[in-house]
Amino acid sequence: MTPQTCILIGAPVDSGKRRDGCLMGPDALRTAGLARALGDLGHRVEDRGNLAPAPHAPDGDGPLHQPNRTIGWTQTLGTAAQEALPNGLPIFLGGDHALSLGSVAGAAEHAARVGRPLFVLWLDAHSDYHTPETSGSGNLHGTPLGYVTGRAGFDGFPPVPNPVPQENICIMGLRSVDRAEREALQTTRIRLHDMRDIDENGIARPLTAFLDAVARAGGMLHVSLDVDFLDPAVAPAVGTTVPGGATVREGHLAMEMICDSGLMTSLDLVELNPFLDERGRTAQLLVDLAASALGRRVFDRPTRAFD
Ligand code: B3U
Ligand code: MN
Ligand code: MN
Repeated sequence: MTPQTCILIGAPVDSGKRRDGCLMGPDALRTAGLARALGDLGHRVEDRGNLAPAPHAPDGDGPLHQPNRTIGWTQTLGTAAQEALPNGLPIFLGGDHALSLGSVAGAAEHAARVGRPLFVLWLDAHSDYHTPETSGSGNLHGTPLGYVTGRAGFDGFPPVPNPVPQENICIMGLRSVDRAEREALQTTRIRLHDMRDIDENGIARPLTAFLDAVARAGGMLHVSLDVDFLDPAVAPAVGTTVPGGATVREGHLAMEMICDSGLMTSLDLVELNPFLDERGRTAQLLVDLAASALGRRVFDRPTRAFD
């Protein structure tokens, strides 16, 4: 693939849920060799270090967990995305999935400014479509897709002047969806692919259909990869494991197809909790998947030599 400028943005967000540890994610990804892997593929890599949340009001003990800290992060990361996108491909090193309130909202602002539609590929066991009002857990990592699509109930958060249209979103890997989300999602135009769908049809068919739609529209593509998209047997370092996830092979295939499409303009690597990892294997897998998304191949030519 043509060499890119990959801009690593450390986002040690840990406010999106109650179990601590994702704040170590950016450094675990660096330790696992992310910059070297991308550099070896011919890309220029700029590491902007770890960011901090914008100043925010203190958090109390309400039903929502640390909403003000997440608001601070949303401001910081929205700005960071808008500053990085004109200069390269930002890779947000999470941090829990609450970071995507900012990364996706910032990408949406940038896309509006350059006059292109933004599309979002959400690889996740969960649909993350709650609002602060519908969330039963009070964990804001379950809300980024609700926020960026412009759902009501995000009082106190930065406004979203350019919400992502529902039909521009594709969620893959679903196998844990709360009742309130399920009811809300069923009336949306979001493309939903649960694991049963992937078992029956594979990951390539629905992904091709989505990537084709992005290409037809001349869209920008933000990819948000939650560790729990993958099966916990291969990616144990996440607080919200759900059995029955994507295999290593499905993960790499998805990333290779994204790379071949040439459409990806920003990427989140989220929910890595290094405290729960086994000898760094999950961090390493994320680095390898990011490398596949940015051009790592076994061979440079098709290997089907039988016909
Ligand atoms: N939907 C549940 C569970 C959840 C969402 N995202 C994650 N877990 N990682 C909730 O808490 O909103
Ligand atoms: Mn998620
Ligand atoms: Mn998840």
